[in-house]
Amino acid sequence: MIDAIMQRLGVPTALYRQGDYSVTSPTDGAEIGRVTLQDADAMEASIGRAQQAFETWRQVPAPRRGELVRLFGEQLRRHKEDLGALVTIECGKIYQEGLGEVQEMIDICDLAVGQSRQLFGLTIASERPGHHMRESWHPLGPIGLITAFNFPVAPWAWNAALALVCGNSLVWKPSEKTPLSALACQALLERAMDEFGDEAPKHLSQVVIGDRAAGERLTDDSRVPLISATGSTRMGREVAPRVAARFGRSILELGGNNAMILAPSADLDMAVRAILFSAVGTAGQRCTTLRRLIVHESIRDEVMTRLKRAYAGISIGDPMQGNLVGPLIDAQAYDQMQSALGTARQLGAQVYGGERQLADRYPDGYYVAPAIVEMEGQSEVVRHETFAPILYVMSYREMDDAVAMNNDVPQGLSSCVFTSDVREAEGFISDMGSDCGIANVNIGPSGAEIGGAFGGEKETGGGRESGSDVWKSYMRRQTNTVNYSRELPLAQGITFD
Ligand code: UN1
Repeated sequence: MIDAIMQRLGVPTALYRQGDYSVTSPTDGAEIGRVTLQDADAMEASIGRAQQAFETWRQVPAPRRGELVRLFGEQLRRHKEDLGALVTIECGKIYQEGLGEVQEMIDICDLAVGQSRQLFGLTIASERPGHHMRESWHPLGPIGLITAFNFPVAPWAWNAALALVCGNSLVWKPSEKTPLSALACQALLERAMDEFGDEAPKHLSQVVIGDRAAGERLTDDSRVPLISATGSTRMGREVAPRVAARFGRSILELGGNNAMILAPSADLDMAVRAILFSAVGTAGQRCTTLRRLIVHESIRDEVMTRLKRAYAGISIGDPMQGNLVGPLIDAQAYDQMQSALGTARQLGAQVYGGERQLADRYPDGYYVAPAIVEMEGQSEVVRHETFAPILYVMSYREMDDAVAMNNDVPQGLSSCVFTSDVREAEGFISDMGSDCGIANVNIGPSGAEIGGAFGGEKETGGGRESGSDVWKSYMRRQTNTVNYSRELPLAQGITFD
């Protein structure tokens, strides 16, 4: 199956069959490929090629650059099912979500194509006669992209589509857990480049499946003005200071610890559906996964009853076979989940679910029953992001306290309130409300559209990707002052004769 998919996606067999690093599927632990891990020297060479490609690509007019991204979007449309299936096989998310991830790529390509004709600057009034000021946006350089296993293709595309129309080249270091999906994206982009013609330099986009040293070389190289990294807060803590030490820029999209406040006036049917999707979708392995439910004490019992019923109906199993929850990525993820549940129990929490499933059938696949954990307050275990389907349920009496709980974690990615009270809704998204990069009303915290800026505050890293004016992050801002007079007046009225 993998070979047929990879063939249709245009990945040469040598790239994913002949290496020495084994790639396995979390579905059953079986080997699906063997790739070659590149070292720091290989990364060095890739950055050199990316630098050369940048010199050429930045001269191509932006709307033409958009045409390449349009062709790439067409490739993605054509191969949506194959790429979606590959994502499912390689990272274990269910096929519906694999397709959704590819759709996010298509959507960002559409956005980037439009953006390619809108890399607008400003004209600014000058204080001096016969002068005008302008703000221009110029291509930045080779962009380094680091991505995580849980979204092996979409975050790359959010960055790549915009970075390409902005005139940059790309060096991508994907997670070692999901290299085949990266190779497939690269192959589709190369097809689009072939259709596009000679204007696109050969090494405009490169994938480097690398070891740790290769990643470090990428973050340390001053030829790479921007590193955009998605992953854990731990990873961000290593990347950010290295990039800052050479005055590079970074876009960091790190951990989340996303809450829902559930108010007494909420539509509970809607809320329960939203909880289910956002807490157990992708087996709790989204950075936007719902991890904390802060429910009004007056409806806590009813909500718990409904949640337990909904959780009892979840089908767990092969992510290609119409189940709602697939496997965790690996044994380590399973151990971390069990350890968090153990800590919660020690703290007196009531734990429902969380047990390993299907172990007889898949001894090397780590399926779990999603867990609901009733907690009294936000202990350390709640404040920590465990990348697994654990939903902590806590209650509140006053909305102000609920908002304070929402904010009282180190992470600041996503958040939401379910309420029919307009004061509560508006208050939650006001200056005094949620401190997260994403704050929603009557929608769960996950499943963001690409049109908005995506990312969060505090330990989430502060970066933004995708829509809104995020394209500016991939360009260099330049302020121009032009004197079209015959005088040379100085600013601030200074005389200097
Ligand atoms: C991630 O988990 O790293 O909002 C990204 C969402 C998706 C992206 C998640 N659009 O859940």
